Amino acid sequence: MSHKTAIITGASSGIGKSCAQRFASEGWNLVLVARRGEKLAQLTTEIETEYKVKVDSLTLDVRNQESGDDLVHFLDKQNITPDLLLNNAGLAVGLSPIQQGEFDDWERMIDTNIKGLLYMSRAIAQLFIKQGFGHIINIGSIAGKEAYPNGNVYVATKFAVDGLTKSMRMDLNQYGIRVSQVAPGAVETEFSLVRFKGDEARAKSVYDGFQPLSGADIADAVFYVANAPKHVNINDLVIMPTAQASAMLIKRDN
Ligand code: NDP
Ligand code: 8X3
Repeated sequence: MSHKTAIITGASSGIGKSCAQRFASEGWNLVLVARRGEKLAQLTTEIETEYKVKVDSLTLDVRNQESGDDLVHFLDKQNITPDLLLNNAGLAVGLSPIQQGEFDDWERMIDTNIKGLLYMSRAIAQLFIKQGFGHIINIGSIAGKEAYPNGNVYVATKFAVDGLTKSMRMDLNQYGIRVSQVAPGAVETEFSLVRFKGDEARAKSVYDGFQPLSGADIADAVFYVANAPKHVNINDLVIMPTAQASAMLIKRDN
């Protein structure tokens, strides 16, 4: 059986971790990327034991401009030919009106969600062009389709992902490289804990009274996008919990 290989950024938690498990369960080899090396090491052992695929991991901060080249160098050294880059690493930090925004929160979101995605995409797109094949899937958000109050900078970063996905698809069209986006609504992960800076009660309350999506729900969709026949590109998938009709409209039981 010939194994395909997926690079997954933000694989230490949430959607990225679920994607790693899902792709491995279908026989894909993996290159896992995140900052928390101990979490990647644990996940690597779990996946290799359970699914008998090859898992490499690289502790890396996508905000560093050189991280794209570091990743390519790592792939070259390990003799890995990747089929897919899943640009998933991302975060929201804070939820406040524009006039009260924290500069540091803004920098973290812009540097991770936009610049990090750019650094990874530039380096891997060059490799895909050289190889003659490849697929980039970006994790956007409902926040990249609709603005909501206090979302300002996070919303802007996800609108940027939406625009970049479209534009990158045009840039890479002549090389036969597919570019897709998966844009989820509310998914219960570490996302809200990060957004609310460790406030567990506030993070939990985001999902009160309705069934949010799980990382596994998004992994299903990402796997579907990645496995479409070669002549098929799924440009964009927006996925919401049934209880969520728009960024702000959620039917809660309580
Ligand atoms: P999690 O917080 O559970 O996971 C985020 C992942 O991103 C972690 O693995 C984290 O790893 C990684 N990450 C963050 N910053 C960096 C960095 N600088 N360099 C490398 N890795 C980084 O949240 P989710 O799984 O929910 O988020 C994944 C993606 O999904 C994000 O892009 C998010 O915007 C998007 N999304 C989430 C939704 C939700 O409701 N949860 C809805 C729509 C989109 P580490 O800390 O180890 O570096
Ligand atoms: C995460 C979903 O609605 O909190 O992208 O922005 S939302």
